[in-house]
Parts: sequence; C-alpha cells; structure tokens
Amino acid sequence: TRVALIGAPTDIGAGHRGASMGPEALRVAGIVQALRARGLDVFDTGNIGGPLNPWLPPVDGYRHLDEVVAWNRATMDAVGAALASDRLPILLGGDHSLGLGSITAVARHCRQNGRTLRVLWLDAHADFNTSELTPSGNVHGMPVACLFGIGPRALTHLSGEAPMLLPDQIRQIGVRSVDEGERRLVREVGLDIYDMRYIDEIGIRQVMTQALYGVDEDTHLHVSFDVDFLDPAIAPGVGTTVSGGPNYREAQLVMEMIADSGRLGSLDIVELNPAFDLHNKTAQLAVDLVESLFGKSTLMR
Ligand code: DIR
Ligand code: MN
Ligand code: MN
Ligand code: MN
Repeated sequence: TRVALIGAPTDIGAGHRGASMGPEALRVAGIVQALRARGLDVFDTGNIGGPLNPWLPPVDGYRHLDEVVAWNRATMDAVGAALASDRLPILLGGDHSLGLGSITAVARHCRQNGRTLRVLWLDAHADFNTSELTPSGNVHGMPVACLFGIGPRALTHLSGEAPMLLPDQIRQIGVRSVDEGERRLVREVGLDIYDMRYIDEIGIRQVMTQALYGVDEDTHLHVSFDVDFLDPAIAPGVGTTVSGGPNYREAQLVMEMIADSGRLGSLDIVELNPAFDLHNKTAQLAVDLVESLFGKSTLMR
C-alpha cells in the first residue's frame, strides 16, 4: 500500500490551544518509521498551511468560522490529491473540525469511483452540534452534523454539493459525552451510535463486528480517530478528556479488527494535544495503535 501523510497543524476548531502541535508529535513518535516497518510505501507530504488562531469568542454560534473554512478547504484539497494519486491519506491533525474536509474529499472520491463509503468515527463525543445547540461555539464539536448537511453553507457545501454523508454510512464508537441539545438532534436523525454503555454491555468485539457488518470488497473504510476516544488514563494528551473510555486492549482490538477487514482506505488522527502530555506518550500510543491498524500482530509477521 502507498500512504500519504498530511500534516494539518491547527487548533482552529478546538477549545484549547495545542492540537496544532499534533503533526510534529506524531512524527517525533516515529509514525513514518512505524508505517515503513509495516512494509508500506510512505510519502510524508509535509504540512498544509492556513490562518493562525486568533483565539476569539464565538460569533453567531461559531468560533473562527472563516479560518475553519480555510483549513478545511486546504485539508479537502490535500486529501483529495492523495486519493487521486492512489495513496491512502493519513491526516495528522489538527483538531477534529478537519474531519469535515477530509471526509468530504473521501466521499467525493468514493462517488467518482463507485465505492461504498463506511466511516468509523472513534470519539468520546458525537460531534453533532449546530450553532444553536453548541455550548462552546467550537467547530470541532460540529463536523458530523456538517457532513450531513446541517450547518453553515460554507462548511456543508465545501465541495459544492451536500450532504456528503448519509446516516447509514457512519458508525460512532466510544461516545460518552453528548450535549443536551445535541442529544435531541442525534435521536432525531437516527445515528448509529455505539456508546460506552453499549460497549460495556456487549463488549468491544461484538461492537466492532456490528460496526463492520456489510463491509465488502467494494467498501472504502474511513477511520476518523479522535484521540479522546481513548481512556484518559492511557491517553492524557488531548484537550477534552472524558473518563470511561476504551482501555489499551480494547483499543488494540478495535484497530486489529479494522485491519482484518482489509478495507481501510483513509485515516484521520486528530485532537492529539502535546501541551497536555508528558514525554509525548499519547503520540507514541497513537503510533502503536496505527501499527495495529495496518496489520501488526503478535504472532503473524
Ligand atoms: C463539546 C465538545 N461537545 C462541544 N466536543 C468535542 O464543544 O461541542 N469534540 N470535544 O471532540
Ligand atoms: Mn471529535
Ligand atoms: Mn472528541
Ligand atoms: Mn502496535
């Protein structure tokens, strides 16, 4: 497999500064070497650019909307270019607002190539807020709604068309923090959310079997990995930790079962915030998990 790394050094949609250091933290943790050791042809395209974070309060329910649009355009273009040159894009975020640009490019690519898209959204949050519902104005809490065509036109129509995703194309896994108004909208739209209670009750293996059900040789699997998916005990390096997440073994099994599907087509690693970390431990964990995502296992090769 040919892979393209795309760094997006911004925290423009987040509520804390520091996710802008995510791309370099992942490089320092050895993501390029780890992927090459998996036998992959890795091209690090470097970092995309965009406006600095002005750190202003929300306007009409959005913080930094113009800047978020600019970063998402750049992300969409870079991810689209990687896909067009037949490389599996790995977006090194950056905050999760960029999941919008990334998945917009992936969805367009799938439409053009007649592939079925399945998105696995690994996250403590549902990221389904709108300007009316959001408690923060931070756009990293809104990308899933925007992908469904709910949000400001500049974001929902990033590629010119909308919606980019339908509810049956996404599975959200690990959710344990949903805001009051967001909860209503999630139920209204009928999202398939595997929250932590469901994971507790049936186990991560059964959850992943369900999340991957129907994935076949025509499926492009996109994994949007918000590092706050993981339990803060193992992954403190994020701005919005929520206790009660998947532990190390559960996270490994998630990645291994995705690898076993053989359909991984694109990946976001977002919300990694080295400012909250010690000795870059969360980036190292992310790289460890990415190795498993690309097929590393104890007894096989
Ligand atoms: C919260 C936090 N739901 C918000 N969202 C986060 O501000 O909309 N998403 N942290 O990853
Ligand atoms: Mn998120
Ligand atoms: Mn999150
Ligand atoms: Mn590993």
